[in-house]
Amino acid sequence: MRRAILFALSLPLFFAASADAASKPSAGVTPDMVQAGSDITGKFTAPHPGYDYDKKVVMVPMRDGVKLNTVILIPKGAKGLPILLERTPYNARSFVDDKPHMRDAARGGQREWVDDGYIIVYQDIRGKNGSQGGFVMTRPPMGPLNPSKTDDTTDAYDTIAWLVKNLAASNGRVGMIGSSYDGWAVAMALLDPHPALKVAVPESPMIDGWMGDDWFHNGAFRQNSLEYYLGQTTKPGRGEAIPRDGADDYQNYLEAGSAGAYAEMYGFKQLPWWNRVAGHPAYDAFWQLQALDKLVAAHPSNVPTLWLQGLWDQEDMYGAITTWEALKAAGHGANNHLVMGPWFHSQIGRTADSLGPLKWNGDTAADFRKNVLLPFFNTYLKDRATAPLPDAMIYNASEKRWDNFTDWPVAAKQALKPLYLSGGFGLGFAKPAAGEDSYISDPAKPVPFLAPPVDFSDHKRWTTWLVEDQRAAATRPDVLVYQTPVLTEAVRVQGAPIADLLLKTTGSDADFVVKIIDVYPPSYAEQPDLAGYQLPVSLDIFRGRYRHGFDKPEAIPAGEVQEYKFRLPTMNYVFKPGHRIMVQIQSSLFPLYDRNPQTFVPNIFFAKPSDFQKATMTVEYGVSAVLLPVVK
Ligand code: PG9
Repeated sequence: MRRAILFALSLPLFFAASADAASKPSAGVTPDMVQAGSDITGKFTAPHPGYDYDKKVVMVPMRDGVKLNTVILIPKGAKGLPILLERTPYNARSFVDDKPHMRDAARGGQREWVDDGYIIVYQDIRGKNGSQGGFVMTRPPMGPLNPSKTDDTTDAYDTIAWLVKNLAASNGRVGMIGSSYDGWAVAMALLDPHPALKVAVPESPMIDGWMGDDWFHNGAFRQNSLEYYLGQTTKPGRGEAIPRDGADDYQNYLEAGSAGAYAEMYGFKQLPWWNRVAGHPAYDAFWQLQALDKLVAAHPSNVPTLWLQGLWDQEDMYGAITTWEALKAAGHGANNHLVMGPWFHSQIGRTADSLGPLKWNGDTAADFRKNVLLPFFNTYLKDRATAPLPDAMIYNASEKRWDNFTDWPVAAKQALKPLYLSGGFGLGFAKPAAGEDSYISDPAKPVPFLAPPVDFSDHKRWTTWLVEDQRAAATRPDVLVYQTPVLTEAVRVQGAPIADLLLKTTGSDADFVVKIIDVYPPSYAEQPDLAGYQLPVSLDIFRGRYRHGFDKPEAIPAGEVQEYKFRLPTMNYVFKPGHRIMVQIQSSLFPLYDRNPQTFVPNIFFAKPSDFQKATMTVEYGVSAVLLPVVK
């Protein structure tokens, strides 16, 4: 019916227009009926009548004239509000949804700030997305690695100076927040903060890409980084993706050989950042001079700062706690706090009522944002009195509650307690008789970090791999499994364990992975799907060539016992009666970590197929142990 009317109405016009319209005006045609040019205006300004905020997009000038794309959300009619600033390589524009209410428009994890009354600012870092200038991956501070006159410290400084001068609605005070790369940008701002920066929260900041954050762990390369390099360094916006051949990344990386062969098959030689990484496989000056934990501790700020990360943070497990520890050791514990939640990477900005099969009491991220993070900002940005934060707040995942510590780590004042590997694949605190266990590590069949098929872009599996049931690994002949008897008393662990392994290999290089696991009882009425579950609580990898120093790669003398001693991720955990403690040892965690060829070569990135050799690893039990920070 409606269509018929429209058709009838349009008929006379159609005939009028087609009847020699160009030459003489037809009867009844007035100029406003004539269609010339384009109906696309290109100049439309949306009035946004129902919007409760104004959005401005400004190119903010830096000291060298480069302008940075900055998206500013200001509640309508605001006066005297503080500013929440996040600097990012991930496209500031995409952080804002076009919604009438600012609480829906801003990032989900910042709704609490919007509700409390804040100006929200997102800025593209130099060279990314809408900003001018060149992008340098986690650009080192000005100095030997950065001869220019700017870095992300000066860019944050200049941005804050501009914001407090130009935003009439602000109270002149700024807080910085952001996770991961954005957390790195917060840490960079702290090296020489603008006086208006009053509070900061680096969330899972990338602090040392070689030692234990995104790129390597203790020298073993994380191959998923390659996808990131391509995505970030081929375009100012979202870059290319690796055009993988197969759907299973276990096979894709295995067939390529080395990480270098894989990268260069996909054209990475064209990427300056890849060439720098590939040219510096050891912890040389390139990595040492940009290790932000050391730099921050050497240039401590007075800005109250909360260093935050997840206990199962699959990307940046190292940076927050290490920087906080360095600051505390340098006497700056008073204005620096540590928070470790039961979270995967960046889960603080999302819903966190569970992690894989583990369920918490309520949404631990939203509750934390509302009850701790926002009040922390308000203390310094709105002069609202709040209870002072403890030294450290660390979630206790076994008892499902937050523990507050006045002086973390508790166990630092006590000796670490060796939990010895013993004969018959036992594990115990009493020193056992010595002996040996062996396994064959075959680079042709590396131990998967997740049951294949592995797809690095599968967000759900990637964000929960650190809580993956380790029973599949335990059945492999190349994984040694030691466990305590069923516990009759609780074992409370608070601090960072140390793996202390004495081992020999028939090869001349090797990796060692150590996992501390909570073995659930074989039947578990509280949550039947956890019956018998082998939950990793703390695990990491160590590249054997660095046993005498991360800057000193050395071949391993075949057949000689060597000590491999390395720190594992921090725990605040109780192994309960009825559970067992388990330690698993293996020599690969693939394809997350590149394979060690087990033959010493100068640069593992470019190991040749013939370098990859089977080796027999022999563990000396009775002396090898995991040193546990056990507290009473
Ligand atoms: N973990 C990511 C990253 C940080 C810094 C450098 C490279 C990658 C991130 O989530 O931003």
